[in-house]
Amino acid sequence: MLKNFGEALRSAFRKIANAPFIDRDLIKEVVRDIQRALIAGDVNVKLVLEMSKRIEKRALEEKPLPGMSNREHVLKILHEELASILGQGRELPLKKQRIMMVGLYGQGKTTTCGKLARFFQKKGMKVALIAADVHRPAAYEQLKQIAEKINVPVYGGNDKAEKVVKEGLDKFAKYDVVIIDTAGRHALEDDLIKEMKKIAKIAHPDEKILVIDASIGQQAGKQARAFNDAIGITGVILTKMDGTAKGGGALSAVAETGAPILYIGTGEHIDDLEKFDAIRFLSRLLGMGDLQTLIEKAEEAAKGKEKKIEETAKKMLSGKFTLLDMYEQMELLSGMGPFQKIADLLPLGGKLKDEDVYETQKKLKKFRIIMDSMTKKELENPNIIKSSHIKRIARGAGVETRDVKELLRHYNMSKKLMKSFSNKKMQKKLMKQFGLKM
Ligand SMILES: Nc1nc2c(ncn2[C@@H]2O[C@H](COP(=O)(O)OP(=O)(O)OP(=O)(O)O)[C@@H](O)[C@H]2O)c(=O)[nH]1
Ligand SMILES: [Mg+2]
Repeated sequence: MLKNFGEALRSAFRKIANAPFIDRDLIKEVVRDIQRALIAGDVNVKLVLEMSKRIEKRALEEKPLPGMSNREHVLKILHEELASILGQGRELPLKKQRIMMVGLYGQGKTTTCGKLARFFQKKGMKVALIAADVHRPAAYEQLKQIAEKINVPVYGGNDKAEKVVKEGLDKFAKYDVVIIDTAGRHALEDDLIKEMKKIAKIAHPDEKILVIDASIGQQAGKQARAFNDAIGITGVILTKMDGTAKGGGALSAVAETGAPILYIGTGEHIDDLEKFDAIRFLSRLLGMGDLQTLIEKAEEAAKGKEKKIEETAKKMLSGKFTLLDMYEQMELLSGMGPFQKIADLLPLGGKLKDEDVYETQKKLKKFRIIMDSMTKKELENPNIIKSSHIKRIARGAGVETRDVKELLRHYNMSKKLMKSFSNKKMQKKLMKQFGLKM
């Protein structure tokens, strides 16, 4: 699934990179692709629809920054919108603070308590833990074992959770960072909410961190909202990102609560905690090494293509028009849908239909073979081709002389067409279609 999600998003990016023109149809198509990918990746449907609306609106209405191509502009918007759902992330400040960990059963709260304790310890801070999960008998023991490994004190007991927390906070009053582990439940039940509220009231935590297993997917949004409504979440830690988890749920969780993702858990070991980085996270979600690289590549590829189109367009307009130019023009016309725009402008007024494109491509193949048996001089100036040449060329290409004649006829027609573009008004219109400046 992760792979498909990534593949789907990647193919959307690729479409933009490869398209000769960025137009309304392409943008709509790409937005649809991304919608599908995100929904398949467990991102909340409402969120996806809102975002795709925004992408479409921005891509169609916003003007690219100076020096930026339309293509770069759209890629940038896509990227920004995807990353904006995730937010910038946030690291916990290195100050004296109380941290309360919440989350459902088995999401990784206790493990993450240890990881955070280790994190602050490495920064030279004095850390202590409070085991406020008084429901599961082994919970205190589990936290103790983790804490022992890193030499951090733990306070726990069999009393009511809020009592344990109060005592623990008194005991650790001089510590820089006190982390409170709380109990989980299968679902967000009333007694859990009540207990959480009581603990929060006593502890006045600076941070209330929701721990979510990355593999729960779509439910992440619902869970996050419920916890947020109950006690107000200041941040999310996404665990088990080392597994096959899609992580798409994170997008929903963040969007539902507005709380940033702080860290991600990438293993069972105490050091397996990473700073959250939206770009890297997206890359992981996309199943590729580095989204940034892809965007850069797309931009490079696009520049190459745009340059080619620009060159061809300029040649077409300059009046110098060789057989090779004609071939290139046909190639562009047949291979690229949005080149329709040129077809629309042609005096013949013809729109290229699918069957036309097919016919053109068939013709192109033949023309290529014929052109391969022409000399450079003949290609540059087909007017010098006499009937004796035609026979030679046909023989060389293994075609009939009428095929060669057809090519020449086609050339002369195109050339005439090109001449009609010497009209300034027409040129302006065409240049505009190419996105070129005069
Ligand atoms: N692979 C992997 N496993 C993790 C990660 N975080 C936690 N786990 C494992 O997930 C399981 C549950 O973790 P706990 O920390 O006990 O979860 P909890 O939320 O405290 O669970 P309860 O207290 O029962 O509600 C344990 O086996 C952990 O080792 C992670 O980032 N990666
Ligand atoms: Mg636990």
